[in-house]
Amino acid sequence: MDTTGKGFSTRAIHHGYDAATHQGSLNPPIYLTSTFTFETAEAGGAMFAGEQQGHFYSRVSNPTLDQLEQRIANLEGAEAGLATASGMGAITSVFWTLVASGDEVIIDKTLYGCTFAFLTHGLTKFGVTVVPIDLTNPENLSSAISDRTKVVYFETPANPNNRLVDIAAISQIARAKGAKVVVDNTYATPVLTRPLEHGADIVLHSATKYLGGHGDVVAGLVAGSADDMQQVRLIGLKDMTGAVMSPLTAMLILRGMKTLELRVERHCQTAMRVAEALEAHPAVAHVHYPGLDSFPQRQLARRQMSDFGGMIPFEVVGGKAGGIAVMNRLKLIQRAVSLGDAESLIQHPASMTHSTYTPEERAEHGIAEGLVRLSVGLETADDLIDDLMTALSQHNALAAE
Ligand code: 4LM
Repeated sequence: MDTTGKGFSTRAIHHGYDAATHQGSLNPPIYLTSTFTFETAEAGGAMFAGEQQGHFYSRVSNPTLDQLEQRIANLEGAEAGLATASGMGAITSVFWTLVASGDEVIIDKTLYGCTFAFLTHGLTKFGVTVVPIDLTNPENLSSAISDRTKVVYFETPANPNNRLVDIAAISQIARAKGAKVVVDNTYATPVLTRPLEHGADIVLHSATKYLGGHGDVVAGLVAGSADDMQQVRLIGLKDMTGAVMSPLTAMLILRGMKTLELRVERHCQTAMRVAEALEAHPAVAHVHYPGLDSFPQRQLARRQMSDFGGMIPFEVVGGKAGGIAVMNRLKLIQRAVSLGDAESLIQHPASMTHSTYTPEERAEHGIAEGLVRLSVGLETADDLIDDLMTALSQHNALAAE
């Protein structure tokens, strides 16, 4: 179907699919196959040589994944997309493609814990220099970038503290030096921010989160130029990680993406109310939510995001012990890592998702030991606020004793 000029949800539901070419099937068929037959041996050889188009092995391409890849490319405003087995599969496939021994990578200080571990402990074992800097100030990039810098990498908003990075400012500096800008857009989703429109080269996702949206699948997606995606497919994904998405997973992500805009709108509305309620409570020391007037980067948030997302990191009076005690008193909000699901989830980054940082690194990288991270789900807002207020009031009473 031609979706040119259509709105986000129309494209998320229809782009790249024509039921008439699939016996009228409303949903794309799932091609549950590892391999594809060749008409002739010569035709197979021509596909391997890249002289003839077509699917020949599902580690390289598959029609169900192709459908999903077209859709994420469309929603991110990219030429092409690529599906991977997980968010980490997306990240590692991109890096193994773009860098070689002797190259340098500049990363923001605040990243998801396993991304930070892969970059600082994994890539460095292979002769790549990885330099963490504070990219919230683009001038720091101007000082740190060199002719050896091949990739500049960041999340915005960043996991776990919602720090924002100015994609346009960073991209301008990086491009002038010939480095590629890779943005993890898991938190914002293409509903709120489309990094390629701000000058980034590659955007990637843990599709496990908002894109899937139902906590039933682990998946990753990448989007960028056709040339970059071809390289990542044939080098990083096919040969170096093998982190290939299953066609069943692709179907679940396609299904989740149909309601992405609807869900993200509700996540944002509820999160704004929850953030305000938390900020007003005396047992809460700090709420880091881009929609609040107290958020230091609120100007950038308004410029770069169309709304402020569903993630609320906050600090309770009493630091780590206070945060953990409040988490343990919640009845509706579930204690679990991951995010972007219908269920509200809460976790403690210092002991969970960001335990891959040393305590010294967390202190230096702005990840407070007492921070708890709430992923606001799709439950009724009043019920979530009740659950939090009850847990916090008990905290107040205990603190007063
Ligand atoms: C979590 N996050 O934070 P897979 N990029 C970002 C992420 O938050 C994650 C990944 C990549 C969490 C998982 C336990 C910004 C994951 C990695 O888990 O490999 O799909 O994505 O709670």
